[in-house]
Amino acid sequence: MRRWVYAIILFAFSASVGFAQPRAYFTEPSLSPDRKEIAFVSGGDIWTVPATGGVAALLVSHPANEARPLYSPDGRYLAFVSSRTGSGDIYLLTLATGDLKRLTFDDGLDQLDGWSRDGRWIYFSSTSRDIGGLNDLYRVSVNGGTPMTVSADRYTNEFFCAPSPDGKTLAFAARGIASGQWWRKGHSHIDESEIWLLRSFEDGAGTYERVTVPGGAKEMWPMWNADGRNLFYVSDRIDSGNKNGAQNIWSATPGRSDARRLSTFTEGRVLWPSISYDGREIVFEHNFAIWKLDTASGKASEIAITRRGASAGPAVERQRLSDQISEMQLSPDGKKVAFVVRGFAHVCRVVYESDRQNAKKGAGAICSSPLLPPRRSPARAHSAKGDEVRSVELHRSRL
Ligand SMILES: [Ca+2]
Ligand SMILES: [Ca+2]
Repeated sequence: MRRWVYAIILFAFSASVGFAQPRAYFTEPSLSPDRKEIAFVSGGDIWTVPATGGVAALLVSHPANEARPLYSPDGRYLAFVSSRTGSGDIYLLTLATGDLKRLTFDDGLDQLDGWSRDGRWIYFSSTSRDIGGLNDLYRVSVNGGTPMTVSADRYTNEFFCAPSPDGKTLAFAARGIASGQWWRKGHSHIDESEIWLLRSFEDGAGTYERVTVPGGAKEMWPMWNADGRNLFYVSDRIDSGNKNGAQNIWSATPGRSDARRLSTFTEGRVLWPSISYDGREIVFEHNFAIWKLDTASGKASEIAITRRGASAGPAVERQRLSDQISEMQLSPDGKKVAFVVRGFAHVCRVVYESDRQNAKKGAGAICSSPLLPPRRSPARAHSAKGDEVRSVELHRSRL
């Protein structure tokens, strides 16, 4: 017997809405050149807040993921990374006008690392040319154009770089895979990384010099002091006052054995630090909040922040795909239907007209979608018994 049937399908990739009040996550802060304002990331968007804390305002809101906002040395621009065009490209926002310019175009993640002190160059790490997700170091002009390779040692991870105040030396993290596994609390041997310098790279005659002792720690995010003599960085190296190997801010002078821990955390992580251009303060994420450290005293304190504004993402996107089914086949027993949407094959249970009527009467729940009105589709499929699918109602939700 030939039966008219309807297939009603619901895809639900979205996370369920919880009732617990989530705690806002603040990360990737940087200080404006006058140290009066902090730009940071929350909910995948960029916010600004007075450096003393308080109410944060939304600056860049987009459904894509925005990350690592860094002020230009003159305070006129904010560079950041956005996934709106792929895995992560660098964008330049003119703060006075809101003009936005895309600076990098690679398929891989272009991780923004810092500005040259003259404001002409933006330095970044990228996985676009090395193998296996390892990074090389590049810089691109703020006016755009082709990025220039600064350091590209094959099979070596080079990441999180910082140009010195005089622009002649580049500090960076090397080895290990912490560029992608920076989130790990504690470290494994494959996470361990070292701080290195690349001197005199402008004329192509660069020489490499290691700053930190190799092994035993994950050391990254080098930051130059204003005089260009010593470096600050994050390390989870164990010492007598930090036997758990908690991440802290450290200081070291290239060429000397004077590495020392500045902050006094005994637990938690220190992530995405950024130093003010005058070298006096470092802001960073610690335990999902924004903290500030005075580089002279080593004292660190949390900055209280409240957000005011509606973030653009992540958001649930609902799509009706009923008219995009390119192929469809009913199973021989008529209980399942296979179909192709946007190049992906799917198999779903068929809901018959009689089931739909029973569901409306409350005789039994079939699925979460039987009360949705069916929509005719040009596609047709028949089972071995002669059943025919007349319409498919296809919904998809995703984050
Ligand atoms: Ca966003
Ligand atoms: Ca490399």
